[in-house]
Amino acid sequence: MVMTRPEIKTTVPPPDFSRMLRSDLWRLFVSLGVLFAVVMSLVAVLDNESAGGSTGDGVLEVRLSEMKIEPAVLRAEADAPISIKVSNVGGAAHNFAVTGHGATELLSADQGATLDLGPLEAGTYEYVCEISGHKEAGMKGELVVGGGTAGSGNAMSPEEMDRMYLEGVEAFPAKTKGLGGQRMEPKMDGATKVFDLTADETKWEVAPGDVRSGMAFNGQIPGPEVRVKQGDRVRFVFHNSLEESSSIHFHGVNVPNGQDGVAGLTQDIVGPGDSYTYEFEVPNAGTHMYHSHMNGATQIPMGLLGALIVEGPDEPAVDVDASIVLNDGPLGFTLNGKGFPATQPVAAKPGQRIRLRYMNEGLQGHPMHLHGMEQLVIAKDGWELPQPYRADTIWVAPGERYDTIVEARPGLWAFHCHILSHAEGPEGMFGMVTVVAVQ
Ligand SMILES: [Cu+2]
Repeated sequence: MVMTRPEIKTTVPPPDFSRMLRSDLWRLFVSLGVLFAVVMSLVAVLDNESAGGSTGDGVLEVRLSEMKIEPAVLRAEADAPISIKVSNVGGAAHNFAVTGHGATELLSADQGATLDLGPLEAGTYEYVCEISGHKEAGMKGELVVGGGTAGSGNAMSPEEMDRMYLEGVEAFPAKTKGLGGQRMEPKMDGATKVFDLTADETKWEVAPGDVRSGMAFNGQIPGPEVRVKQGDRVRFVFHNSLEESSSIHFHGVNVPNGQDGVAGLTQDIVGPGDSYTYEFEVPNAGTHMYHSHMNGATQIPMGLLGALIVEGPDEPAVDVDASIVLNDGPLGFTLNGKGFPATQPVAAKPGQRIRLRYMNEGLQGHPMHLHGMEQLVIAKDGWELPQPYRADTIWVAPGERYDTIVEARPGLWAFHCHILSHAEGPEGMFGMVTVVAVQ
């Protein structure tokens, strides 16, 4: 069977979101929004009655995660001792510092600490995570000392919450600068498919107005999607325009050892300004990835990754073939390099078969949940499953890939990570949320 993927993205007309927003999506999200607002105002009431932002004895609480500190504003009395209870609820290490007045040690995931500041004069103090890049990525807030009522700094009225929630939904799918994962056509050198990949620092608009520092292959996050056939001879010419060294690993491809991309182990380091060429025959089909293999916990979350899809001789026939690259870190929680409402919908017509290819390049697992339709899981890490199984939530651990087939049912189906702090907050949906639009 032959896959029909290459034509799909262009032959399925983009969904008419203005009409959808006036009808189904609007009703769906308004009802969800009202429910969410009710739940969150209950939470706010309970929270104020227990801990809240300030307990009256000067103990404040903050939560650290990628890439924010909640609440964004803390209030405390002037000239009274201030203690801040810090919990790292994220998946990466962070610390908490009130600039110039004290800091916790580095807290790994699920660790906590209490920062005792003593009394402070009335005024506004900045707090941040001191790990390089984390403040810029959003991990900052304000401690307001004095000036009247102490209380939870981020309390919003239910009306404000509804308004912010709906603003996000109405903006979807929001236009942002830059589109990652665009299919890259090879240059041919005889029978060899040649792909040029240049790594460079970039500014990347993750969501409308949210421009962050990233690292990109060919200016795209994720890098260009490379699609070849099993048995093809391929050459990747890597140019390193970063200010640090790097290399490229072809994750999931059973390459000859010398082409495995691990600096110091199988090749020389590729320094700033240097180039390196990889060449091999692709022995195994499947949904694979290419990514940096130096300073990986920084370079990959910042964007040095891409889909590497190898088509076998006997692929299932599908109408839509969509790569879903998951990532987390300095760019926030992203699907194909964007956070809601700038994520792109997966569009199909009723009855069509959609192939979803999940690739997790992040530092955390993401259980991707599709509303309304089961997914037939046909492959793990590019290997065909002897016994496909059905599921609606696909847990994708870092480095894993899953391929699933969905029979499209009419409707606008929410599709999101079900670690809900990766997808929704008091200000509405963000991050790993999109829609499978079947109409
Ligand atoms: Cu997640």
